[in-house]
Amino acid sequence: MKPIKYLAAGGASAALFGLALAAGGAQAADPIKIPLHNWNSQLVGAEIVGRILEEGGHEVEYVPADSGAVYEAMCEGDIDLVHEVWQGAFGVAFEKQVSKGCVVDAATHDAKTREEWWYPAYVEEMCPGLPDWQALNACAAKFSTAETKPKGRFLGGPAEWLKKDDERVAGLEMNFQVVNAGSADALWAELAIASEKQQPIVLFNWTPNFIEAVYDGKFVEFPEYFEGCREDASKGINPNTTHDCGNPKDGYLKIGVWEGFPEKNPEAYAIIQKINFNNLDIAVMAKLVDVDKMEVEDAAAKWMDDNESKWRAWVEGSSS
Ligand code: TMO
Repeated sequence: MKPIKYLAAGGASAALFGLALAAGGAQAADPIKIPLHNWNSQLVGAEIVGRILEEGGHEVEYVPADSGAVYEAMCEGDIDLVHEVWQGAFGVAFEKQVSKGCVVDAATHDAKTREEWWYPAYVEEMCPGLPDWQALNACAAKFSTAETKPKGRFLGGPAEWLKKDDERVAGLEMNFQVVNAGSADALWAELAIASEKQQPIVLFNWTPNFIEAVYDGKFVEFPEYFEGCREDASKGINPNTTHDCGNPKDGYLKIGVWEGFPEKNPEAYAIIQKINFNNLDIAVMAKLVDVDKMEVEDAAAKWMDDNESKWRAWVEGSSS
């Protein structure tokens, strides 16, 4: 899975590059590397972005990649683009590479995102005062498990989503212990079981997602997110800690590319800058797999069929 660096081209690959240019015209010699992560809208969207780039005459390659570490990989040129940069999860990691200059903030989708602690509606009767976080905290014991008692359990997502829930719990001095699920499916499986038995549960969720089409529920309201909350201890309601705030409520969803990409493949970059998913697009991509149980490729093909004029406009105007 360790890709070869483009810029480390020795004599042999430089010669191959020359041949490819001679034979194939302006095409770049190597495929555009798109990462595959561990939630379904991303997997379907990666396939869609790949197919759109192929429609524009470009070659793509899918690379399974850790979603937290991918920004460093992109900084090194090992990955060309990330099409679902969620502010709540990856904003800090992404912006760090952007300010270094090795990752480019290429586009912002219309989709507005929120990633936060969440509970199914019936939990509201168990903890008066929800969705306020202090009401949740006051009733933490109801969420305790053998593993976490006397503290309540917060079921977080996989650690690679960089949610910093431990820091949040410490920052707000909460009576909760974070247990990270191994996968998105593990989150949804626990939610299904708890809902069936009407048992207290508070877990990580996000929007746009398929969940809102299937479950009634709410995000916990933490102290409002503000710039610097995750970096500056002196700011926020607790003067001694970082992370004493919730995640952004109108978070961005961005596309980032490796800094060398626009120059290396300007035609593909022009397409990438036009790609723009809205909330419904992302929710549908998740739903086709999570609810309708389609294969990722079939879900991507269905979205492309249903949205042809939209994506054709993104490819249009870039000659190939
Ligand atoms: C990055 N995610 C959408 C799983 O929160």
